[in-house]
Amino acid sequence: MSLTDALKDRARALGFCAVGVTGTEPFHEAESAAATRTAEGLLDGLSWWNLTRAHASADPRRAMPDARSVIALAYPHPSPSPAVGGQGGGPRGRIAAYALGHDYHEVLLERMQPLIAMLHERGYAAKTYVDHGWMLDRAAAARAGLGWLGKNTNLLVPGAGSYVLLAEIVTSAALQPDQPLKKSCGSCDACLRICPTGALVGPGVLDNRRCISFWTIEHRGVIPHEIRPLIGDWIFGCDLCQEVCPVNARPAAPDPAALTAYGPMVEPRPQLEELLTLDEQTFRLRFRQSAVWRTRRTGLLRNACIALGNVADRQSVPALAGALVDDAPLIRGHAAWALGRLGGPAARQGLALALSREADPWVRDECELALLACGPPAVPSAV
Ligand code: B12
Ligand code: SF4
Ligand code: SF4
Repeated sequence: MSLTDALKDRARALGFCAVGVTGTEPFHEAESAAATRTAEGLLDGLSWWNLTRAHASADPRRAMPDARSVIALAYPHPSPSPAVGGQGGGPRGRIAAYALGHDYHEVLLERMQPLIAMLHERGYAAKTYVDHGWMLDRAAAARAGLGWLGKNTNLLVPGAGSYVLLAEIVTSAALQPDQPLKKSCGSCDACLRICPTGALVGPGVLDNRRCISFWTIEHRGVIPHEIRPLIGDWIFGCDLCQEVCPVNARPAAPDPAALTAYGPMVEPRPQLEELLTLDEQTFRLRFRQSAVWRTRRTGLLRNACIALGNVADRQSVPALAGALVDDAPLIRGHAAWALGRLGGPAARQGLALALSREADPWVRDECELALLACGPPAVPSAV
């Protein structure tokens, strides 16, 4: 058996649902797409992204000049939770499916180790990439024939859909390359139509500054007023443009053995009011091992406030009023906004009390705006 076939067999046995090989020439088309979009500001807001990185990520030989092959790998992640569900305990938020288990960076890296060992045993160099490396993961996967790039920008794997995470091994071994698939989305445009923020500004073109995934995961500060109502009940990431995708409608169920690598699952639809009670320690205990850790406590509670504002159940007023005394101004300000969305005398009272003691100028502004949103106080009627 050739080394290429042996590596592919081993990868499948390790739980990877697709594996392919491509050469190490630069991904010219993807490089130009990434550079153009960066220049147009479509990737603005990602502090770690820039034009240099866009170009460098398109060159598999950048970190290994003698590299001969790229092994592209796709690993399944848990399926999304139903949009509704989880009974009792007040309103619930939604966490994107890819983040429901143990942090995928570690899971995939661990699963790739036997493949690295196979290459090392034969004297070849090997370098791994999972998501945060300087590599265009989707371009590598598409050229290695794992799937095609959908209009929602995700890689769609025949039989598995887009609920996969991507990784690569760049190696000095000269392996047998695969060909890209000749498949496309055809006339479907369901993802473009479902996106609540209009982030998919064209087929395969995403404006990061409108994507719920960006705002709820990557963005550290205040979420703009015009974006907040569009976020719905998402508190970490967003799967809408994948849930609607017909390619995901009937994928083969992910290999249960592969999913065990994610360990215990994070609650996919957590109670929002309960999230507001998390302190640093309880947040750490609950999310340290998962991708949700990326938002830190302040980000997750900010997102929970927005989701509560969008669900707009007045039963949540006490929980949100409690968040008005949180140590983090970011949480206090978004809790104020949410109370403005709920309205009513109790919300108004909580906001007025907060305003009487609040020192942070931005939080004060949010409280004042929220009081306006609550409308004028009820005037007691004369008897
Ligand atoms: C930055 C980033 C983000 C940003 C911006 C995403 C974006 N579309 O650019 C934000 C924070 C918004 C984000 C969100 C998500 N991300 Co992200 N993200 C990345 C990251 C780090 C870089 C992506 C990048 O280079 N963008 C620049 C653009 C230009 O390149 P691209 O995304 O590869 O886009 C390709 C297509 O646009 C295509 N293309 C170009 N022109 C055209 C034209 C047509 C007609 C078509 C069909 C395609 C097409 O070519 C481009 C180059 O390959 C990658 C990891 C990595 N190192 O690659 C993960 C990655 C893309 N993300 C991933 C995931 C899982 C997500 C989310 C699903 C998470 C979630 N559930 O919330 C969402 C999906 C949102 C969406 N619809 O894309 C996975 C995708 C897996 C897959 N099946 O494709 C990756 C590969 C991480 C990984 N290693 O698994 N992400
Ligand atoms: S992840 Fe959500 S917000 Fe982002 S493009 Fe898809 S549907 Fe739109
Ligand atoms: S929803 Fe339709 S257009 Fe969008 S990625 Fe899936 S198949 Fe392609």
